[in-house]
Amino acid sequence: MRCVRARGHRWSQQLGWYGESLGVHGLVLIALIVTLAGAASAATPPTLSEEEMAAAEFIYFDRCSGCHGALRKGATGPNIADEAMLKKSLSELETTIFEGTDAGMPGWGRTGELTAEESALMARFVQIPAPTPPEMGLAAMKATHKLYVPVEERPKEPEHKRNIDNYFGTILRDAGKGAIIDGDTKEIVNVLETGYAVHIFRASATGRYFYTIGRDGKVTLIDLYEEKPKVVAEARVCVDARSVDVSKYTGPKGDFNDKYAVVGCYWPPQMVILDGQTLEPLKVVSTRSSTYDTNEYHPEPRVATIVASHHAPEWVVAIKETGMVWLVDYSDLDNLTMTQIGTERFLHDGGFDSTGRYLMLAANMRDQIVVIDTKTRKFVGKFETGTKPHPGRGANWIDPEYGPVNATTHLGEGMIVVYGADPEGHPEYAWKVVREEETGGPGLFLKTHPKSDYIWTDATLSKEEGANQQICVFKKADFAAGAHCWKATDHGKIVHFEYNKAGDEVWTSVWDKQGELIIYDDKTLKEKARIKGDWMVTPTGKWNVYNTVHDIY
Ligand code: DHE
Repeated sequence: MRCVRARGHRWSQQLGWYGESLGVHGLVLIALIVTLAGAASAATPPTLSEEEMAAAEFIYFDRCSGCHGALRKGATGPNIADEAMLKKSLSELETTIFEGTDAGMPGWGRTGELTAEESALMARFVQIPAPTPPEMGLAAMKATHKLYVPVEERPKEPEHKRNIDNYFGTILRDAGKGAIIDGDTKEIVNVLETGYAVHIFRASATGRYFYTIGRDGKVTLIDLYEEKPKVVAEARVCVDARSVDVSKYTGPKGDFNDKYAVVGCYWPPQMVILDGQTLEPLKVVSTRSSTYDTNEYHPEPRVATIVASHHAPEWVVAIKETGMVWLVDYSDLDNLTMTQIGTERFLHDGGFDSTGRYLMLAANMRDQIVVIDTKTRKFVGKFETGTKPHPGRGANWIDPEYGPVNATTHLGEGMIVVYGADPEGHPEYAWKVVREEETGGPGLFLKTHPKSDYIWTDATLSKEEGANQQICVFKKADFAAGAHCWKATDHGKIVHFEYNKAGDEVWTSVWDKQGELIIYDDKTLKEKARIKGDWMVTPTGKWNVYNTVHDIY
């Protein structure tokens, strides 16, 4: 068995691996069959066999690079470059990987995602220099482009009587699939091949299509007019990705609804503009640039959240590592212009206020929320919340005392923090923390609806026994009364919420191999239904078409 020290050539092979020949299970199997070498001394970089490298690179991509970065320079997780890791003992690293940390790193062994052998392998992997994954340009992207149903062959109107507005797109993460569920009847309409570990669904401006983006950089276009929704186009435009959106603007500069799609890549660090109807890749814009504060070059600024502005033909693109927010004008791709706004580092997720004007984004490693005015196209300011804010798209409601507010949960502590979000009507509270209450534990998401009396929160990251199986809700009219919590499942973890179109039902996921969706009556908080089946593998996020088109959260 040939041993290699540190030089990465495997990413290029993985490019072909992801979702294609071996599939995820094959890759994980490789990790299981590797023979581990004995412990290396802390100061000497360990050697890994080719098989070990391949397995470790895949596990790193699958579980670690999202937080630590492909080059291990750190973002939502700390810098774990080999120099620093060599100062730690292998057993210390193994324990961290297996057990997790109080700072929010999951215990991959404890949760059953990695074996003890895989944790030991990863401890050795982080002590050698990070392999550099391959670049990906337009020609490589075009080679992956598949147009299954040309635009002119698509139905002119829905081929069914179902209510598309109340469809839910649901991720089946580890199956590499997405399900379309009829929110009126709770029937499964179709299960579709999407991409490995699909991260989000986004509804198109017209609500006719869903776009999905997989962690493997595969973007799909799903036509909901078809009797059984089908993937009508797909393309691979990144090696690693998390975000996708569509052009959503009609105005003096033209009608751009569904004209373009945009994918935000984690690796290569770039954004890719595609034809919104066919997914033909059109233009690549590198995000390699300098940090907003020290003006130092960063080799891996990843694209985090992307949203479509309601005020201009622009996407608002959060560049994680540099702390820049780009306003990218898509009205003239040949003469592309963009405004670059310096905000705060390690931008992650976020959403609009209830008017669709202000965008609030978490700079989670700086414990702050930054605010962009998409109408004046300027930075409004930033403020501290708690340890690692993680709003998802956030939640908007009218507080009886403070008027329109928005809120976030936190990765690093079980706390919901509420801040004023109405600079015109309530300037004294705007972008200031006005309330905070304990949730069930460190969590990922919160959600509400204008018609709801409640705000729903998960505690997915909690390490306390059973806490991540709870749901906690807060009453808008009596927020200070604190959380009302209950245990929702005796298996898996509760993650993410979405409302139906009417705003009277809340859907949540039991994130597990035998996953379920639990549907609650939002008025009584009583369970109404459970959707399960052998196809319901690791459901995570879910999106209602109407609420996603109209940014209702
Ligand atoms: Fe996510 C949103 C990145 C882990 C489920 N996640 C986002 C967005 C980003 C992001 C940049 C915003 C997209 C947008 O709005 O355009 N997520 C990352 C990571 O880097 C991170 C921390 C680590 C990783 O390796 O991916 C991460 N995310 C997770 C998970 O572990 C979750 C629970 C399951 C999974 O798929 O791995 C998860 N992320 C989600 C969901 C959203 C999301 C459900 C969208 C929330 C919404 O309501 O729109």
